[in-house]
Amino acid sequence: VGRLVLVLGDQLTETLSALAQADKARDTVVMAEVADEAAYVRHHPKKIALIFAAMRKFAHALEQGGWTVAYTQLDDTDNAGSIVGELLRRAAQTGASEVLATEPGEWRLIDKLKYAPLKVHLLPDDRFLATHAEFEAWAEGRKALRMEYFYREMRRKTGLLMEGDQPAGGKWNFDHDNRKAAPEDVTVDGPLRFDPDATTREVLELVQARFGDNFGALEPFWFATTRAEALQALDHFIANALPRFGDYQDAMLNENEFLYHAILSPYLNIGLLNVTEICEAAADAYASGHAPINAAEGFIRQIIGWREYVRGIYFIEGPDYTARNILGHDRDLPWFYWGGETRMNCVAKAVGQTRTQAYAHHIQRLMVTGNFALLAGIDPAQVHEWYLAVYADAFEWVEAPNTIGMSQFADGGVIASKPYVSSGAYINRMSDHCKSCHYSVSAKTGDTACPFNLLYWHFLDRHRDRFSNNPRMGNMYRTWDRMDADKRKTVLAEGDALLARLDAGEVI
Ligand code: FAD
Ligand code: DLZ
Ligand code: SF4
Repeated sequence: VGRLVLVLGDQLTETLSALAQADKARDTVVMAEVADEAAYVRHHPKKIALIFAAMRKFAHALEQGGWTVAYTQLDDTDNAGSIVGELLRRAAQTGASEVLATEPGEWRLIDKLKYAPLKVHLLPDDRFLATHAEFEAWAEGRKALRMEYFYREMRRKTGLLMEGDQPAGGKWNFDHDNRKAAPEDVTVDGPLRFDPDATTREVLELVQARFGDNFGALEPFWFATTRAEALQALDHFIANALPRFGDYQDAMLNENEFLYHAILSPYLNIGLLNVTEICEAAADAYASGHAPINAAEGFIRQIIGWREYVRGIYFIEGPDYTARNILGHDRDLPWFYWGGETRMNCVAKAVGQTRTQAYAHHIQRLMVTGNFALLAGIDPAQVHEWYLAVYADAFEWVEAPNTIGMSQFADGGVIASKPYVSSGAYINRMSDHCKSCHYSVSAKTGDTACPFNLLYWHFLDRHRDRFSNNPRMGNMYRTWDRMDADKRKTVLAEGDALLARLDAGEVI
């Protein structure tokens, strides 16, 4: 009897380790749209549609390639409702007792497979550059696990942007050049969009019927859902946006949701694209003179540096990582994260496009919605659930370290050497949001004071014991301490009042 070969919704890669180990002539590929996976958080409808449409097309491609695929649609009457349930059902049908599976990107599902009443062979997910063992070896004995040093190892390992043993352009990191304020005009019209075909339209109907009440707009739906389309989206990015990616990486504009970002993470994370082809395309663009070094290096660092590094952290930190809350934050997530009204223009814009696109770029996630949650003392578990639900690219191995660690400092500094907090001044420098905001970014106190200004000092003051000795935060505390004592009192009292209004559900 053959075995079962599990392919999850974010494992849509023909060279997946489970497929590579399987026997096309005897084994059965199992793919299933199941309620458990579709509902462990209230995923954005666009995210569910992307995954289901891409799953259906991938299953079809496998069949064309000669595989036997047992595919379950969400509304099939005998759908068992969970991945393990589906494996058991297919085992009973085929007589198989063994399962080949590539390690899932979430502890929850790893555990379910480990304890399933079937013989499950969990194979390493080799779609990443660094294996668990390599990351552990790198982390071993280090006091601090800083991304930059790990990244250099990955540059050496891949040879990307290397000239012999030296980094191209003479420096490892060109981040210093990548903080330009928003440009007047943006010369690219965002990512390549695709019209839904018949398969996608069927999925859209299903998702509308079953998940139409979840936060997020299902239509217009324009994501790539096949590898061929994702490759076109990659070409489009390299040709049109990459050259200015570095310069405007941190910028935000009222009227532009994408600027020069790639919008490739949804495709990369579900397996339609691979790390090497994306990074080689960027390195080739540099080698041919099409893109400058700060763009190519900055882009490649996000992928072979940050992306690989956060995955390593997720797996060495263990299953309790998402429950960490070192700062003891316990406020409920405000309603405006789910589309409720807010007068903070930057937040309204970030949440608004999250609702329409299931996408916001890194600085919106980190320095607007993440920054506000941290300043306001929101329970990090609720913040984590929100990020896991609302973005098309959100899978726990990548989302949790970015949220719990980088953004909310709830892990006590495993990832970030200091909390990513800022007042409104940073947002004002990087965007045009403040010009059309109800609040005044230059007001430090009073009715129109930008909430980020008030809460910034409030945060520093209430966490003084933890952060005042942090060498990277000394300046902030010195500025605060130099402020007139009455002014400090007013700021803290107004911060308290703002948080009380937030708790009372008032519009802020
Ligand atoms: P670009 O800005 O064009 O970057 C290129 C690629 O680099 C991305 O496609 C992505 O694969 C990779 N990348 C960039 N930054 C990171 C990072 N910090 N961690 C991992 N990969 C990175 N990214 C996810 O893929 N899934 C998530 O669930 C996710 N949650 C996040 C939550 C928070 C609170 C924060 C601050 C960041 C999160 N990120 C997440 C990282 C980052 O914001 C997204 O990868 C990026 O916005 C994706 O859009 P893009 O393809 O246009 O990226
Ligand atoms: C995110 C997701 C959703 C919404 N639905 C499914 C599904 O029905 N079937 C499936 O195999 N995978 C789905 N996924 C992706 C899984 O949740 C993902 O594989 C795990 O969270 C591990 O990263
Ligand atoms: Fe955001 Fe404050 Fe600027 Fe308004 S003034 S957009 S709240 S940073």
